[in-house]
Amino acid sequence: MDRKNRAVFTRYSGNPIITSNDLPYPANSVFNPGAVFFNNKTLLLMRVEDLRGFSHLTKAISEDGLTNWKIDPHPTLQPDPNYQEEQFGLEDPRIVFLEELGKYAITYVSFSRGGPVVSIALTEDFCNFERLGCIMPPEDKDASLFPRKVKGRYVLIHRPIIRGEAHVWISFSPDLKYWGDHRILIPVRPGWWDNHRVGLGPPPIETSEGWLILYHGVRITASGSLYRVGIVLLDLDDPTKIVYRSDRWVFGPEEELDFVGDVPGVTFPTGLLYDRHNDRLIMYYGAADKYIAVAMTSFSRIRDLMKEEATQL
Ligand code: BMA
Repeated sequence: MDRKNRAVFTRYSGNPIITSNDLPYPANSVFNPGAVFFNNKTLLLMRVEDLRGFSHLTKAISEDGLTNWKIDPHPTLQPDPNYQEEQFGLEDPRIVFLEELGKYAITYVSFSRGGPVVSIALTEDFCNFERLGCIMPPEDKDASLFPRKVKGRYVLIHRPIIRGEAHVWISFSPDLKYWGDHRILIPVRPGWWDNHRVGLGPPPIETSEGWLILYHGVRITASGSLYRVGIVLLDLDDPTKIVYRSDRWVFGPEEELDFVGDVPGVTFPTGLLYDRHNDRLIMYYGAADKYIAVAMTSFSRIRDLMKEEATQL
């Protein structure tokens, strides 16, 4: 393979790492997990779809982030009947450790007759959760906080659908409750692989070159949608500024796993862990809305890609 087409991510040979058969109770699928380092282990908060078609979140913990997952015997975070927006379930969590609060913040999609909305819950132990409720009106999904305030404000990336258009937006808040200064951050690109819809993947990761963002881009084909992954870097001090956006997708459905689930052609990353010491980025993604799988890269590989794309022009 020539250098320009060199893969950015390498799939783990033991994929899928978790399927519904690994759960201690019956379920249809397990996918789109939030991921975080917790007590020197890897913790996933997985989206589990039950046999009625409603989703809840269940945690799994592993020493090496790949094998021997200890999965909670019961759902870890279930829809709460006191929150009407959760009536149809909880989906697609993203987790950050919020420096200012010393707590983990989970942004997830609450689904109900009113449509999907973005909600936040805080936790210190992934056993007890404090709900902050729904923070964005419908239809909104694919949200994560930044792991720290930027210039004194909390920052949220999310994906509302406005007039049928699905671009990635950024918003700011003094207190996690009231949000403003909303603006489009990553628009769809007419004609490109990400022309139909874009949405945030995992939470932003701070690097020397900017905030590293993975996003999914959707193209509709004659046989359904293809969900692929692109890279964006945002300015560290002003995350409304895009420093780099990859021309090409860096990951996408290729293996049988990505085509044989409930929704064929979907690779949907929602967790990204950075082992800074070894420059190792570990991406957790849902494959075909059915399984959890892993792929790895490094930040130096992403730097190479930026150089490759710059010299292509
Ligand atoms: C999106 C979300 C994801 C899902 C994806 C592909 O809209 O609902 O949960 O993985 O579609 O079906």
